[in-house]
Amino acid sequence: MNIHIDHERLTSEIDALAAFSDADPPAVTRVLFTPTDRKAHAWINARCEEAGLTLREDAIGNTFARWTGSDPRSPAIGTGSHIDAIPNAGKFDGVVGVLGGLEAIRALQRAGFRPRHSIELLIFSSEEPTRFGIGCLGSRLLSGTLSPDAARALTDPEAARLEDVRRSAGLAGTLEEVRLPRDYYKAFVELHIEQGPILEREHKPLGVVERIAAPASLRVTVEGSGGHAGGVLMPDRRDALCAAAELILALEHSARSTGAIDTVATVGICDVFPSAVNSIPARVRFTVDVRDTNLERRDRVLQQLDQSCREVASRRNVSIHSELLNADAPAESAPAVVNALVQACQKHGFDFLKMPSRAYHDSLFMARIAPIAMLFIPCRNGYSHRPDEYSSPDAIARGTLVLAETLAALAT
Ligand code: HGY
Ligand code: MN
Ligand code: MN
Repeated sequence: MNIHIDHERLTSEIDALAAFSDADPPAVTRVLFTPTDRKAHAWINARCEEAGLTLREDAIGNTFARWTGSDPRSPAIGTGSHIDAIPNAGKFDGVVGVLGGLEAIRALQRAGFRPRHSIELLIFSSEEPTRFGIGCLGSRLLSGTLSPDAARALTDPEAARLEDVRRSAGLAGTLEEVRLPRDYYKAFVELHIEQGPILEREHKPLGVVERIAAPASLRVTVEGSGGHAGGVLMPDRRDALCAAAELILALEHSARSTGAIDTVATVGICDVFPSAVNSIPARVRFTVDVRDTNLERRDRVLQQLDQSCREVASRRNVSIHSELLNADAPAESAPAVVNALVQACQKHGFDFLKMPSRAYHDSLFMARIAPIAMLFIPCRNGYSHRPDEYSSPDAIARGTLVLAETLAALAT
């Protein structure tokens, strides 16, 4: 079978999708359930219908575009990713897996392939934590990792409830209907940009992901007492920002001291109240994101943060409250799916590197209900979650070709 990837069309579709954004180009911002996000989904649904795929959207906004196989009752082969984008992001994160997955299906159709197992493209809802504070909301509900009740308790920064927001975005049904049975997919494969510099540094055109790191995130609130920046003398202060600064540096030190390069910790949001140049910070809220391919090492960093909170609270006479938002286990790729990817690379003489994913992805949760693996393509300087995120048309076409070969092998 001679599979040809139409990389002009794929590149132009990536550019067309990037136009659905609430930021000025080249930045892309596409937050869950905003009108822009819904228009982007409608645009992709139209592309899937053009390819003759059968569409279904579930109650949380996951979209399933199915190419029905000759044995429609057998477990399907899933592929796909997400199209929501954090503020001021790039145009490739997630999108390569969705539009590359669609082009892989179209290329197989053009090559005359007929799947036995149905092939299903998924566009997951809310892979990014931007709106409701937890990533992979769609795949967590699909896999039963998050309960419908826990999801219904979520609110966005404007205190809008998930139920109200999803319904006003036009989603019917109940969250109880989202969960899929364990034998729904025979395998799930996700194509994604690496979001790191390893492939480029090692001069490898493809990465076959063997495990996905374990993510955890928290929200920490430090309450001190405010006051006048001139009138309150240093010994009398309970400065919430100085306390938070100690915690943030302790967290960095802890992540750097595990002896493993795979331990990472990030404070990406830090809100200061009242945030006035001449007023002592009374309250600080910051987020913590800790990951590691090894669960024990990750949890040790969380325990050390907990200890630092207690120590700083008593020494500085401030109150510190931390709320755990998620603490997920890592995921191992299934050897059979890894082998299918390796054979597809070898069939085309493409070099590849077996590697971990330090970013999390919907595959982390799909691994709870199906054998998974991921295929990475390089992105320039490893940049991602920023407007200058870039992966070349060649790299995208190569990843899409290997994905198409893998889907065909798994769907036979
Ligand atoms: O944060 C992550 O790892 C993913 O890009 N949402
Ligand atoms: Mn992302
Ligand atoms: Mn992503």
